[in-house]
Amino acid sequence: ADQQLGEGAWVLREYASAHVDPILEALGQIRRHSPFRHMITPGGYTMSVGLTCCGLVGWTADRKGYRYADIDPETGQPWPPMPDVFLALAQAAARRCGYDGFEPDSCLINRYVPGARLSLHQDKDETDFSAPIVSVSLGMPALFQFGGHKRSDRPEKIPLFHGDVVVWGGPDRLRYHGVLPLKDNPHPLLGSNRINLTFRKTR
Ligand code: MD3
Ligand code: FE
Repeated sequence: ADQQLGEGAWVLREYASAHVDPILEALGQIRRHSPFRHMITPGGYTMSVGLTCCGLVGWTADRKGYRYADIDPETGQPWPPMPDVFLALAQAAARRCGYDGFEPDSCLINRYVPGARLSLHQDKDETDFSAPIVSVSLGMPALFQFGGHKRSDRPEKIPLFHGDVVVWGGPDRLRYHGVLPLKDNPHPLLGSNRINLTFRKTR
């Protein structure tokens, strides 16, 4: 059953389950072209989460800041295209939650190993906050932190499992959120990894 997290946010449990094989197949192609890497934040920290992207633009971080760029700085080439199976799933999930006409131009792909985490942050490097963000969780479970509009608002903890899809938009689009350090609960298909896809309209 769908679980409403906020006015504009829903968890669709196992919504991606039937599509996992083609998603992982497409992910294999993407990572051969643009491998996972650990970005360095402007503050000088190396992120524990490995990241790659597909679509017209990809998110990058370096000592100069965070931005979306049409060239992968690691390869000097465009990011791999967004696979049809990714786009179709993201659009169907958005539509189910009332966000018709979602046209993501980027998919960020995060890889977590045990101990990896994502500290509380807002996603605000996009120029169009009227579009939702759609996220797909694969592999090991994670405890997601769903916060408020201030960093100091105490976040709610929400477990996310293999196949779960989350849609965030409207009044929930700029909420603080994060992922607690991952425990090692190996997954039958993905072993000691968690993969998260986030679909965004960046411009
Ligand atoms: C709530 N990723 O890549 S996805 C990120 O599981 C990111 O890898 C997490 O946060 C992950 O930026 C969480 C869920 C998510 C994504 C965007 C949001 C939740 C959100 C934007 C606003 C509010
Ligand atoms: Fe985020």
